[in-house]
Amino acid sequence: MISKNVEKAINEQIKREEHSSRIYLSMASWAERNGYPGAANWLYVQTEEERIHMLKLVHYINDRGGTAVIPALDAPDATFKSLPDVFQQVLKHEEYISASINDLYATCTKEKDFTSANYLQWYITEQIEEESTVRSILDQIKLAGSDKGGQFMMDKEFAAMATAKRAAMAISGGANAVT
Ligand code: OFO
Repeated sequence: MISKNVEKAINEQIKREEHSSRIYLSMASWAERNGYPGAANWLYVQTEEERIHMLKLVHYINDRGGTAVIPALDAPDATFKSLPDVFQQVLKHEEYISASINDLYATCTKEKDFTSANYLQWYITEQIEEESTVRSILDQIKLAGSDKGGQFMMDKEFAAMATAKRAAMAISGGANAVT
């Protein structure tokens, strides 16, 4: 049985993961409308991945005898200044998510819920990868500069990254599988 404090804290993380999914959906739609099909593809896949993160927590609370709460959400921003602006916001958001997972982990250890703390290790590791991927995307966007050829190559790179991410998600029993 999960404690009420841990249940409440994980439910808050469910809301954050679902909100992440909506934020990236809005960014994907903006990129699709503004001539960045590869970046849009990557962001659409990211949307799905965040939804999987949310679902894993829903199943986890219910499996431990708690009640997962499906939250109401505010609408995400729909306008962005530029592609670098989008990815600066993605990085800022992922850093916020990493901090929130650390807080959640601290709540679990304070409550001596080592089972939940152990489960959250997956999210801690995932955040290292998420932040590092976005930092490297920002570096690549910078290198591509405003030159049309560079931007074209960058968008192709995004498309390849999206395909690789989708394939990793599809692997049954892979890191992102919902268990
Ligand atoms: Fe991108 O973060 Fe979920 O966990």
